[in-house]
Amino acid sequence: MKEHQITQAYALAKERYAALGIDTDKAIETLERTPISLHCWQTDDVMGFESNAGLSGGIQTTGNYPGRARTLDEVRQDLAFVVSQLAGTQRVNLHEIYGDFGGRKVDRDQVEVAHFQSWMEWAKSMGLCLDFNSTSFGHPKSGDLTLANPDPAIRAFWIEHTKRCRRIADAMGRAQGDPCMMNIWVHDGLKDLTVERRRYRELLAESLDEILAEELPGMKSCVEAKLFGIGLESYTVGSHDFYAGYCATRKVIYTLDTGHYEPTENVADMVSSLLLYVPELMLHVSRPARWDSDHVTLMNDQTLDLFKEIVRAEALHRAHIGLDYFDASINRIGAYLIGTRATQKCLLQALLEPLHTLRKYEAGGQGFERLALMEEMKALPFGAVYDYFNWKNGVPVGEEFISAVQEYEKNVTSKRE
Ligand code: RNT
Ligand code: ZN
Repeated sequence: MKEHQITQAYALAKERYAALGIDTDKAIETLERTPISLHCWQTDDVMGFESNAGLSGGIQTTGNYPGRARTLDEVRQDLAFVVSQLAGTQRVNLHEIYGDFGGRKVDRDQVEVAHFQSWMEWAKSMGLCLDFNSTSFGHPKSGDLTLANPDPAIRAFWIEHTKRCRRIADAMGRAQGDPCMMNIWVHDGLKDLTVERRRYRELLAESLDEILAEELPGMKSCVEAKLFGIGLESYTVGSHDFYAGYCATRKVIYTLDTGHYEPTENVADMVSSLLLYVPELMLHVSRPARWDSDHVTLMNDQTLDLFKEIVRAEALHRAHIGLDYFDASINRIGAYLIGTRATQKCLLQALLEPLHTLRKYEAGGQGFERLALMEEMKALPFGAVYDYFNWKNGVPVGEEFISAVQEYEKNVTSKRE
């Protein structure tokens, strides 16, 4: 796009929004400084560098588009390219299985800060902060139950793993001078009926209490609820109710993954309820297609509503935004850019909402006026604001990123294998 097209369109959009009392420059500023954490696992279909055990735990990638990252260097190279194409602030979200194990077998109960030293150095050189995840899946001891396993030896193994991960996250947070968000998602559940629902949940709560007991000021712990996993359809230990209660009573951060609820459930509606009782939210912005399929995030009604609710709840400072999807059927680098840009577009539209006027209408019982303004906002030129945000930050504007990804594919990812 030509410079004058971008700047002229922005000038007009700015005036249009200003007429509604909205400051587009301010919205851009907020968008620029709100971090979006990029999940490293879209680079390589959640394989990691620990073993060839493959995915388990009820999550799945489908597709075999060429160019998957095969080494740590390739993961970093891909993430660096993605970041170079994006305006605003990004973080990088690692799973434990992406440690720098130097080709050695390091079991999950042996992992140490040293295995993430090179990641910390890389992140520092890139000016990025890291987030972290313990990894319960893809291991001989994963089975159906980890932190909720009635076998004390297996449970102890995963408790040790998760404790170690918290210390790694703490080291990352201290190194970067900004808390590392560590997410705990365990796949624990059962394929078929159980008469021990209560028992596993008691065990999970006990394990988590033990894990979270250690004070680690460099990191923040988050726990992720889920509806079900593939092969674990009948029962999920860490359900929404379990974690809503857990987080409310323990004052722990709740991870809201948009793929983890009944398909007709309104995830956006959960934001204000949860935030009354839990300290903060971690978001895994995803796109479920019929199930928790982890399709690439899009600017759809679900994502838009989620960000509008966060802004309406004045909770942007209490919501940590992260992406979580893994599509192996299309260009993986392109998948990052589509999903991050979609998330930015949703946040931007939420920031451009004429909340003051809408609230005034609502208070005055003016239902027609509220609905009419909400509807009209959909046709306002937010795209011109988004283009300007990208142009101002020297990254591709509009569809320009398609050719940037094609170029990277030609020079880098197509040469793999
Ligand atoms: C699984 C959870 C979890 C994972 C990652 C890989 O359903 O969403 O967050 O996607 O930990
Ligand atoms: Zn998730």
